[in-house]
Amino acid sequence: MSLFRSPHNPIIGPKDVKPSSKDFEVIGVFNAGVTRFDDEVILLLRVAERPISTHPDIVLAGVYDVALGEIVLKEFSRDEPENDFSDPRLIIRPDQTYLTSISHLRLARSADGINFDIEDTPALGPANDIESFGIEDPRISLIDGTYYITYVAVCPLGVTTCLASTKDFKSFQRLGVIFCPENKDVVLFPERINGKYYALHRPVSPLFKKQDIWLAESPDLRCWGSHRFLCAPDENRWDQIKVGPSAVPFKIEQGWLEVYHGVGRDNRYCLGAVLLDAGRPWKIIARGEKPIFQPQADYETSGFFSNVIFTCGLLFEDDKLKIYYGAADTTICYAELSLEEILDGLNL
Ligand code: BMA
Repeated sequence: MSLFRSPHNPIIGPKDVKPSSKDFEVIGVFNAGVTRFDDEVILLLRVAERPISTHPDIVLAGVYDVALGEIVLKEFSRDEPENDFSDPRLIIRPDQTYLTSISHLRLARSADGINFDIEDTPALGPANDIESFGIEDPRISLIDGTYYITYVAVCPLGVTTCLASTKDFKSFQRLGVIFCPENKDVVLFPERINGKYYALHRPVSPLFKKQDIWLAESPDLRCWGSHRFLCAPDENRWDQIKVGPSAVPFKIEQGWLEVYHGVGRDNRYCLGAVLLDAGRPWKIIARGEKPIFQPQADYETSGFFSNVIFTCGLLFEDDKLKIYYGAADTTICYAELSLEEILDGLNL
């Protein structure tokens, strides 16, 4: 598959983003929601911040405290055997898991799609109990003139998905939790199908070790039901361990094209393509056997969490997929893929 990576990659890195307070450093800017608004490309960046620790043996976690209305710091000693730091994203304790960074969403705008002006303060940050460990991985769907944003909210109750909306990217309305724990990677179809709204989502079954893609429908974008299983990791291919929706699906002549992410046994995050029926999105028309995009460049193979290509959004323009993606959970990069080659990979 011929792929164009921007020579300017990474187009946004942690140094380009102002921390939200002097107590934090930005360690990652990645997994951005994408749309066009007022002739500009809008990115809603996931900004991951770490509290600055003054002692090398102490790891700090930021937790939003609702009563105080601010992020408070919790200390974890590297010497304490009960603290497991083996995953750089987590502090695992017998009683509770914490995150090593806390994320918020930040707006960036660009006329050319490559050079972005990044706002100095968060557009949306943790603001309630459900969001106390941060908010992550936004996806933007333009539906009937309103921009709907699904985002992951993390707290001690688990990982949920919330909904927000905006018409101007200045003021945002929070519409609450739409999928309860554990469920993330929710993408809304940008139009109603036979009068109903549809979403792809990724529930988790710890008992059966399942992380599959499901489809749900809704009369109003808030109440989701009629859940249907769509597709699972595939033992014999590249996405053996887990799959999840990634970009907002977009319509082509042959149906809905969904760029999803899959994780293999080697723990690499790659992107794949699946084509869904236009009027019956629970029907898979084709699923590519190979990934359409995998980590190869230095900035993809090494970083905070290495070997990750993860997208929350793309622009489908001029028969090209203009993909904004998180590389190694550290930076935002840009690549282009041709629709024709993706369809070839789907044997269409
Ligand atoms: C997934 C998501 C993404 C992240 C990826 C790799 O589960 O949480 O936010 O980019 O893991 O760490």
